[in-house]
Amino acid sequence: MPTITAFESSPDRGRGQARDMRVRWALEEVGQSYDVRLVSFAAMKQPAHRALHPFGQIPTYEDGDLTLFESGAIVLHIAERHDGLLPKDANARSRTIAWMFAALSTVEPPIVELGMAMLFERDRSWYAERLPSLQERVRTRLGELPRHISNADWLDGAFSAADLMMVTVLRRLNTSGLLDEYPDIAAYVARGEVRPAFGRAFEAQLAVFNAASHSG
Ligand code: GTB
Repeated sequence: MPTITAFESSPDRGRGQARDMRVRWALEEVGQSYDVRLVSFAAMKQPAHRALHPFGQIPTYEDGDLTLFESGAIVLHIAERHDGLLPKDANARSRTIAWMFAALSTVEPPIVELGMAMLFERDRSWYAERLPSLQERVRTRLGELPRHISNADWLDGAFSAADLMMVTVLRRLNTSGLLDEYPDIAAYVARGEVRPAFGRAFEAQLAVFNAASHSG
C-alpha cells in the first residue's frame, strides 16, 4: 500500500487546496487504498523528509522501493499503473499527458502567483496596483480554455488524469471570484467536484484539518 505525505496542519483550513488533494483523488479514482503520513512545516525541512523530497515539500509518494515527489509525476505514475485515468489509445494517451503538463506548467503558474499575492501580499503598498495585472494573466488562460470544455464533459473524451489535474489547478481560484466570470469553467470544475472519488479525497483531507483543530 502506498504512503503519501500531507500537511499536518494545512493553511487552507480544510478546503482541499494543497497538492496532496490531487494525489488522494487519483488514488480514490483507481480504487487504491493508501496511508498518509502527516508532516509539520518544520519536519518538511529536516533531512529525513528532504531525502524523499529535495525541496522539502508535500506531497511525496512511497511504494516499495519507489519514492516520488511532484504531484504531476505522482498522478501520472498512479494513472500508468491502474486503469481509468489514461486512455488506452497511444495518441489519446499522449494528448492526455500534454493536458496534464498544460495544467501544471501553463495554467497553474499565473493562478499560483495570484493566490500567493492574495494570501501574503495584501498589506503591501503596491498590492492594489499589482492585483489587476495578476488577474489579467489568469483571465488570459481562462479565456483560452472554454472551447475545450464547454461542448464536452472533459478535456479530451472520457474523464482522465488531465481533468483531475486541471480541476485541482482551477479550484485554487475558488476564493478569487474569477471563476464567476467563466460559467463554462465553473461548471467543469463542479463536474469534477461531484465525482465520488473527489468527495472521498476531500473528506479525508478535511478530517485531518478537523482532527488538528479539535486537538489544539
Ligand atoms: N510542484 C510541486 C508539486 O506539484 O508537488 C509543488 C509542491 C508544493 O508547493 N507543496 C506545498 C508545500 O509543501 C504544499 S501545496 N509547501 C510547504 C513549503 O514549501 O515549505 C501548496 C499549497 C499550500 C497552501 C495552500 N493553501 O493554503 O491554500 C494551497 C497550496
